[in-house]
Amino acid sequence: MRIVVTGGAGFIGSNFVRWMLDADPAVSIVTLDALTYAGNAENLDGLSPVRHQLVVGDVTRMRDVAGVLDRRVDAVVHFAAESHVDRSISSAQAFAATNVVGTQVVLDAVRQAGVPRLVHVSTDEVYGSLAPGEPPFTEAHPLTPTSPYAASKAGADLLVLAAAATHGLDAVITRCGNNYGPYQFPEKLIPLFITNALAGQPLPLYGDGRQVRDWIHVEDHCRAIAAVLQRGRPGRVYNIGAHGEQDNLSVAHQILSLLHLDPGQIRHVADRPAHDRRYALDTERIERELDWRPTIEFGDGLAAAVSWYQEHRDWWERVKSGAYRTYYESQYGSRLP
Ligand code: NAD
Ligand code: TDX
Repeated sequence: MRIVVTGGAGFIGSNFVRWMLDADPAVSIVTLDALTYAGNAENLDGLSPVRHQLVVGDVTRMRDVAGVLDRRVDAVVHFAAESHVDRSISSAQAFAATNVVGTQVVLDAVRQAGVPRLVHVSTDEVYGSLAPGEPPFTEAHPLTPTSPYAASKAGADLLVLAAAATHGLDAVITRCGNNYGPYQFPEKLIPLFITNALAGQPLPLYGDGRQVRDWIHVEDHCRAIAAVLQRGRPGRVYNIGAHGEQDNLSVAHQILSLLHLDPGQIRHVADRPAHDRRYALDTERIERELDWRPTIEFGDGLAAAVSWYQEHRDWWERVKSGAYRTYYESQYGSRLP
């Protein structure tokens, strides 16, 4: 099976590429990635060049996407996106370009090349925010996003559903909760807090810290995407979650406790504008239709993640210092779009 993975040099994409190559010896993968600030070629180091190839290209450019697609490609898994809510609040244009226009370019290119299947990787944030005690989001929940990031992902989802309805494109959408695990860019809550804790810096907690996220280990997400890729029904949306609801304050305390550090490192800072209070996912559909279940409890997954960042200090210090960019500018500079 030949798969094209967009955004495969980022956090979830690189975990998916590694997981898929390990899980199935018959799979080969081409990663298409623009190597933005969030893309790190080092995340894909050590993979067999026979089974994996990194192509530097931008999903908003038809020639870049069409260049990696032909009739031998069995599927496209579309991760490429601007993914950080705070950046979308500072400046939203790149989110509209990559997440909305880029997704339409991928849809058109997949259709033109006759690729049999597209998996579009989306997020629970498209549903908006839940109040405490409200039932979890089902796939039928209306799309009421609040951040520019979430709005751009909702726009992309609607374009995917429109292509499936209008052109009969075989496309499936996944909507997952907050991921954590190895190779996550340390701008997101868990890797930021672990690496700040390890560096003796404050953990900046927004507002009262009582916002709830439905956490899932990235490996469980990768297994779910593989199940959707192989068995998902065309035109269908699948929620992916691990019943891992935790508030941010509790996550901060658990990280510091795993590292035997003082809770005094937590610093309450100004809240994020329009900060969604709670996400939670109903995952009955994927469990019933595709027989997928999460396997990693939050406490175990968090302990494993803390160990990974302790053991890979070199990786995150290079990311935080910006040294990883020097590496890929020398490796890929002339090929960057
Ligand atoms: P990430 O920011 O770590 O990685 C994004 C990748 O996309 C990077 O490698 C980047 O270089 C690449 N990219 C960005 N713009 C591009 C462009 N124009 N052309 C080609 N490549 C481009 O993101 P992530 O956390 O790995 O998220 C991956 C996907 O999963 C996104 O679509 C995101 O919306 C979705 N998602 C993320 C989470 C989460 O908790 N991180 C949860 C649910 C869904
Ligand atoms: O410094 C921080 N302090 C803090 O309190 C940061 C970075 C975050 N937070 C809070 C905000 C959220 O309530 O922690 C929670 C998690 O924040 P993020 O890691 O920024 O994630 P979130 O805003 O929930 O969005 C994420 O989940 C779904 C991803 O970034 C998205 O890509 C994904 O779609």
